[in-house]
Amino acid sequence: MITNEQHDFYLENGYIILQGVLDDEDLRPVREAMSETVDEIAANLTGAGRIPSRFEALSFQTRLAAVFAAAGEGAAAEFGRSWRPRKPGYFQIITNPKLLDIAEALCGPELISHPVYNTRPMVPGSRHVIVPWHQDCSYLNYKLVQNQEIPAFWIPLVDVNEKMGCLQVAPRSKNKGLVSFHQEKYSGTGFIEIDFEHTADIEIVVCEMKKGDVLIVDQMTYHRSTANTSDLVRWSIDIRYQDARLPTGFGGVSHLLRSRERPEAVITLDDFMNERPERLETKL
Ligand SMILES: O=C(O)CCC(=O)C(=O)O
Repeated sequence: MITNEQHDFYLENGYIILQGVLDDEDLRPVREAMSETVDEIAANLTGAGRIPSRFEALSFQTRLAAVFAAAGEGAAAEFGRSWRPRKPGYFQIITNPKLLDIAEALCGPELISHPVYNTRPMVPGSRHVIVPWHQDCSYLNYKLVQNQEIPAFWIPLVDVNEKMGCLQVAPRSKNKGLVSFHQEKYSGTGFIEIDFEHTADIEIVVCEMKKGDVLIVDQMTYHRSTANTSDLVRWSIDIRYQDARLPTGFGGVSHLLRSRERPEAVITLDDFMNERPERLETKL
């Protein structure tokens, strides 16, 4: 699923967009899982008398925006920043063999999903989901992870363009090493943000993508999202893969997804649904 040329491009530039990796059937379960979550939110808000309708007739790309708009200021931040649902559709995307083949080419055959993963429904106009320039490793214990491959797979569930706040990356920025950063105070979320002097004058690639494409970002690569100024929800998930034998630098739960050494310990849907972790890290 990743050619030697693509792998070389990734190693040199710290990112790559792989086109057409996933088909509609690969994405259907996760889109359905997200639609279910939208249903749950709409039911919660109608039940609480906060919205007059569940907006059931609206599409995957418009319904959540209508629900949050009807619920008013603050609803998107309350329900919509980052989802980690225990739903079969989510398990299916994390364990999708096409993604695992690519992850294996990058990280080797003993594979876990890193504890940091998200679904990000970026609703038009909401600020709290716009992620400023950062390196993923700045969220981790850098000393533990600095020599590792922990690629983030950023997977849009819909076509995404600049107007919708698709991801932007700075090619070869990974070569700068870990740069200084601070916690921003303007979004309401408190994201980590690279100090301005490092991003003032960088080359930027705007990653417009089709549904089915996968963007892979090195843990040292500067990347960000921008405002969604369209009328549509920008649906995406981000998953990180890693060599199972190495520390995650984060704590929390990770799942063994593929293993030659311990195939019997690879996570099943039942493990996932019942929150049985392959490895529960109590410290970093
Ligand atoms: O999806 C986004 O808007 C930002 C994603 C991101 O920065 C990340 O996954 O590290």
